Amino acid sequence: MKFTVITLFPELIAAYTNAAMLGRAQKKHLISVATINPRDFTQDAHQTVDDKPFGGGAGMVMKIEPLYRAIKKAAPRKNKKCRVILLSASGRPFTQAVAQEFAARYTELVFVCGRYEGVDARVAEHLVDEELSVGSYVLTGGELPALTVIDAVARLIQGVLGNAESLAEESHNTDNTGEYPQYTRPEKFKTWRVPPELLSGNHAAIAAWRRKNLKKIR
Ligand code: 21W
Repeated sequence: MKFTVITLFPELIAAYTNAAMLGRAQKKHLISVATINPRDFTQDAHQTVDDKPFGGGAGMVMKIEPLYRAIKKAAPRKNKKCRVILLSASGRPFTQAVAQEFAARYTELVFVCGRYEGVDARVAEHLVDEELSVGSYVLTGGELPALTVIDAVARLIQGVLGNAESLAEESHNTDNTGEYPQYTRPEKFKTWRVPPELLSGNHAAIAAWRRKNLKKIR
């Protein structure tokens, strides 16, 4: 899977994706993460990427031209296997089902990240396939949402998870949306003990305890 992130702050994307699981997945060529800075696609001396909103109001709006050129660079023509996504607080809610759909259907995801008060609305209307939100709260830009989507999709790709059992275990608990409490050594910390069922070595008892204590992800 190739991820391309169009952002004014490429260092935010690199800091996360070059470390840990995603860093290892890139070294193994299971995924790639590229960034494109719309500032590099300006044509004026001041490298202007934003301007005042028509009609007035607070803050600045990201201009369409640098984003148009950046998106054309990332996704030059229509391609069934490539999805162009605008991260937007008013977009479709991102869920595990959306992550699964992306991992199954596409070989390339292009993310457009807004900053300032937003992005010229013609970008959403004409230049992207869809708008996605990661939740009902207000952030300062689309970079953390893009990283959230990349993280959730990348770990569904064969070979990315360190432990091959992790994905299988998650999917046989029906819909990828539950988890049970987990413990590791020591068995006793201060007065706090690990549930004895988990120490019993009785696999049926362990499975029963885990079923009873399943916490659904809301
Ligand atoms: C959020 C910028 C809200 C601007 C009209 C006039 C991407 C995000 C974002 C951001 C506004 C996501 C306005 C959950 C998020 C994102 C930055 C509102 C005010 N509109 N998912 N004035 N939450 N956030 N603009 O914030 O870009 S996905």
